[in-house]
Amino acid sequence: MKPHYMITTPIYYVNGAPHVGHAYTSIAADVMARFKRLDGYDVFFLTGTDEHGQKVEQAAQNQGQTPQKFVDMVSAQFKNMADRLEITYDDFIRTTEDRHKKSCQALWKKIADAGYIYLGAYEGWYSLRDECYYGEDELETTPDGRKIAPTGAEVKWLKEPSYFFKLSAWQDKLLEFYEQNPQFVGPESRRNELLSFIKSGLRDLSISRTSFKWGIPVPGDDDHVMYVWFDALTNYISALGYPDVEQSDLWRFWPADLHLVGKEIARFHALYWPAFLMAAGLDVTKRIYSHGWWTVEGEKMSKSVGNVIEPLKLVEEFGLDPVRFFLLREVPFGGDGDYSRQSLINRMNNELANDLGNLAQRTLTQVTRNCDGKVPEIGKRNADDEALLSKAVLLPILLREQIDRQALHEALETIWKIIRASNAYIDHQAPWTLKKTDPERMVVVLRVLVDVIRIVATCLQPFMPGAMDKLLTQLGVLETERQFADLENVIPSGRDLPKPAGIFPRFVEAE
Ligand code: ME8
Repeated sequence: MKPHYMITTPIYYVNGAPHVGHAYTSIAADVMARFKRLDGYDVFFLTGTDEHGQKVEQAAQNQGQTPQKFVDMVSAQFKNMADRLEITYDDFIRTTEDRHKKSCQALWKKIADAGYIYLGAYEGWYSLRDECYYGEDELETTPDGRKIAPTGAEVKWLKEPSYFFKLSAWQDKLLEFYEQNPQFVGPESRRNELLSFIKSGLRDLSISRTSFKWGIPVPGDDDHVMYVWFDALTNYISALGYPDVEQSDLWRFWPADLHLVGKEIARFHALYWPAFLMAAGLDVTKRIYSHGWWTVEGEKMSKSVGNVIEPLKLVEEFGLDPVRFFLLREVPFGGDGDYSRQSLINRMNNELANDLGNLAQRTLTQVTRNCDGKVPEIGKRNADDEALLSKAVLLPILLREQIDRQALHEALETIWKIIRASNAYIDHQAPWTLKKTDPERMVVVLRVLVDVIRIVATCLQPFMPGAMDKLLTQLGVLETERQFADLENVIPSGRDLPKPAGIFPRFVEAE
């Protein structure tokens, strides 16, 4: 029996086209999902689209379309993006699907039956853009005296009848849960923020709306639709077949191992969601990790500035693997980052073409020329060889721990240390000179390099699946030999190698 692992991205709002921020979360989650599969896990990787709410209703209206037509169109764009980015999701859930509506209504009933939902009236400062109410003390005042949300969004005073979730009743339970599960929220700074938010006192949460119709009806009260966040968070269990958990083979994946989210929605995932789950008697997700935000050449991405980066355009220009690599290499995961075209090109040329591409190219052309195009014999290794190899074999062990902390940038740096060490090794050993002075030693050196590059390529598969597939093929590694466990066995000497070809071309800016 394989251990299982469930990972999710947020389900994205369909009120606008996908941009590089969405691509970022999906690529990061995909790297982790692929990593776990290579490490022998049975993985369930969920993504999808969040399709209800007033903003969507309005966006559809602005385009003169019915909400359903509109969400069908935009959801398809998100799905297309995921496919073009080679995101290996196991399910793409849409909140307008019947299976999801049924699940939300069942969860609502379960929580209501347990006594945690009541009808009241809500008055407060509401932000349409953020789809939530803010407390008076959270608001900021503009120089011209208007009140705005901490996110900068407009707010207006609203009063409506509303169902409430008794969040206040969960304050102590949540604190206890945080204490008992120190790994529940990452990074640590976000955990501390949330802890102080809980300690400052939790108010009951308004979870229904009467001001619009585009949502899931509250069971037993058709005047109300569910608040989008109640609806949206439930996707994580509706995809697994909730409430028919006995009949669902997928329920074995619950509780999820990781909800990967952007920092602005950590609160919804790390406070409301565990409270809903506990109130329904369900297990709580094991970990919520929130990453930072991308700006573009130092500025916030926005349609009005016209600096929105479209992920598919990037891929068209630079290729998929370099884009995946750049996004995860450029900034420490968890912190904020800035997209700049020049840094992408620099990383492509310095780290992909020079460091890794040249290492592979130099090694493989010599193997072709001087070892008859076959995987070289192992031979008798010296201390230099053992030093490099023993560092390389530790890679999967180090990466495992880093990936479990979502330290994707550390994982890449760990791999790059080996690549740099291998370049130093090849320069120092100079197999091209050994060819004349000590051909036997040359074979040993080339074989060490083949073995080390194989470990590197195996470990880089989650980040750059296409390029590493090519590289592993050039190293003579069969498709059935690419799991981490396969690194236990060496590639047999004498295996025929295909003709080497460059994997990472240099990027030259068009005149
Ligand atoms: O919040 N930098 O959907 P959403 C990095 N439907 N990541 C970014 C980003 C940026 N500039 N912009 C967006 C929602 N993201 C809800 C989620 S989940 C039950 C419901 C990423 O379309 C990041 O992951 O606004 C962020 O959390 C997510 O897209 C927000 O997507």
